[in-house]
Amino acid sequence: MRRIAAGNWKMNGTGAELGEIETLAARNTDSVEVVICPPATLLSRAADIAGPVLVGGQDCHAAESGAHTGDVSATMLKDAGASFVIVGHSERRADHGETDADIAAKAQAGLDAGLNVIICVGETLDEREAGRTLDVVGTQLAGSVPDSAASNTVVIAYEPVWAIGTGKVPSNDEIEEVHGHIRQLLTERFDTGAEMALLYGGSVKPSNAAEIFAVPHVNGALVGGASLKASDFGGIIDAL
Ligand code: G2H
Repeated sequence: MRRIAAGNWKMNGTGAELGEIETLAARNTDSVEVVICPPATLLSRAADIAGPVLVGGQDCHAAESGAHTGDVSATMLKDAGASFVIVGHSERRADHGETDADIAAKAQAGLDAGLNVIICVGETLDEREAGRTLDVVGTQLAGSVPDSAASNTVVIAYEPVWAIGTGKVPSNDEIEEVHGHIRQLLTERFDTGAEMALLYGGSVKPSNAAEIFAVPHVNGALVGGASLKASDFGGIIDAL
């Protein structure tokens, strides 16, 4: 089973922060895949200094090229040195109105470009309180994971929207329930679904990472705020 610690820098970081990646690059990453997804502006420079750390984009357009001002294609990410791309993060779904179909197309573009694709799913607080978590996550999974997905190229990240950047983390039982459901759906649909890596995301920190990684079907983390400093992210990598 793959084990992955992926850092999502979101819209944070300029050249001054590249030193954090240099620090991570000095680590031994033999037993886990360590990925940093900086802003697109830093991707190429990050890839040059990342050593064994992999770099990724935070989004890509579904098309390979064309008249899409401000967008970046998966092919461009690959060309800049990326080996991963995140698609369907809840901030993209909310800020840019991305649908499951949009996300499936972006994921397919990432796969076509030869990237590993991290596809994010997760419920809002309203959806959880209405008892709809498993339905919502199941629908997102069905719609945003392309049929061509396989365990060596696609990673699923479960990120409850209410846990993102809030310091609130679901209980281990809540994480296990959703990850178990995702595992079941993936196993039913894909030949390699039982081996597809499942990441938990949402307020993961060095202090709670070991507990989260002990939950069944949690194969790593997608980390936002705590990936910005190599010291914090290193603590999470060590817990994995
Ligand atoms: C969830 C996560 C990274 P944070 O968005 O994808 O962010 O760890 O800051 O909650």
